[in-house]
Amino acid sequence: MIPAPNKDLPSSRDPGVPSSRDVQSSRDPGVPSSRGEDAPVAGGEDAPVAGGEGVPAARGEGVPAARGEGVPAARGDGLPTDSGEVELDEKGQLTALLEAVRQRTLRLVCHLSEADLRACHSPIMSPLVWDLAHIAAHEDLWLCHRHAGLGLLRPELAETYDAFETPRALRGGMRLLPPEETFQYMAEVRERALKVADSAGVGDGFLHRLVARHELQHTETMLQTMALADLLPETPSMPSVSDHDDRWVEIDGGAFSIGAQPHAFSYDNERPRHQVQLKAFRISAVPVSVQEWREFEEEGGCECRSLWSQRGWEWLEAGGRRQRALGTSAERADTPKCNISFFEAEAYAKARNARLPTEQEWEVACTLAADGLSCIGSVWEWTSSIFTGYPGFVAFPYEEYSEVFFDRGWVVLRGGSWATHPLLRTATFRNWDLPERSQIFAGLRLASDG
Ligand code: AVJ
Ligand code: FE
Repeated sequence: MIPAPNKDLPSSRDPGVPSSRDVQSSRDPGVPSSRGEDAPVAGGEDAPVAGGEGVPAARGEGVPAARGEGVPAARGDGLPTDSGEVELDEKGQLTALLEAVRQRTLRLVCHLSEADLRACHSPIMSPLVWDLAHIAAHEDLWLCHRHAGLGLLRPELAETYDAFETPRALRGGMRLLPPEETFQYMAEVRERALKVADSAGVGDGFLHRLVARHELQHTETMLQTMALADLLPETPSMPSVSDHDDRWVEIDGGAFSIGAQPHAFSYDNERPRHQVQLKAFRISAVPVSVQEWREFEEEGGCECRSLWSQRGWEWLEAGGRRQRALGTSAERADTPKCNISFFEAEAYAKARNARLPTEQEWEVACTLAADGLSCIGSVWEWTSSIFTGYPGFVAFPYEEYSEVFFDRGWVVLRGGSWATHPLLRTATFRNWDLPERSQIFAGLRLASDG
């Protein structure tokens, strides 16, 4: 276990982690990745991030979601012979990406019964058939309607499968397409979207990249639902924290750039790239393990009022922890603790005389000391930051993706989990969830002032 930080001792800088300011100047040249921005390299374990550095992939490869198989390698490196070929090439890549993502989605649910697909397994989650039809409705909306100007294939479904018209709490009680029709709807929209790509092209490719990622995000949501209902196709294989040095990574204070590089694919909430001033801080090289979490519980951490925030304590007293269906005996002691709420993460950090990193600290540490942080991508990591827009934020291509969640108490998570596709596991990607939620595959990494 990592000892609580002791401010009186000189920092034990790891020789492999240079001072952040040294690295900052050499790695922040604003040069985009030379690779195609979108398709992962063979093996599906790479993703473009700030400075062209990849977020290390999770070690755990046991669950289909983490494999990224079938996603074609990028071919952005060959010089085209004429402009027509460029377009063809990009269109081919993007449609191959969409097809690979779809195969992955279908593979993740193919073992489920009709009843499993239709059931509302949790009031905070959608029935799986809702997610599946929503994926198709989103694709039809963006690729066929908005991009190519066609009418919607099934306009009568638009309201039911719009996330805002039909919030999660209502989805269980509605008449939804049965599984067979859902799969048919998905296939029909896909056929249309591919035809449209042939006739109208893919534009700059942004919407196709967005639609592929939207499906990938929903497959993670579906895996959360399946985990709650004990329907996962196999047990996720998680890395062992004991394979890594348990130590603090020290980062000097200074000015740092945060956010997506101008040329990389990114969501609106990762822009614009901007400077932040950070004080020196340290961040744990490894996430908190199941074993360490058990020690916290055995010490009475959940009974100790002073470790909890006011809202966290209220949540605890209202029985928040008992509602959790996940994170039981199946967890190996040496793997990153998963499925804890922000409130719990906060209390744990306090018990260790530490705190959660801010999202800016997390991004800087991940970008500058990528080799120093282990197990990134095995569990999402709670930060202490409330989801908000970066200075100069502009919603794109729609306000409901990010903006409607700003400044409403949603907490930022960084890194990615075993269920996150590598395309979404980048140093700048911002995820968010409510502080009481623990269905998300999230744990924590400690930080403290330097
Ligand atoms: C980024 C995971 C919080 O599920 O609400 C899916 C992703 N946005 N469809 C969510 C998303 C629209 C989003 N999260
Ligand atoms: Fe969605």
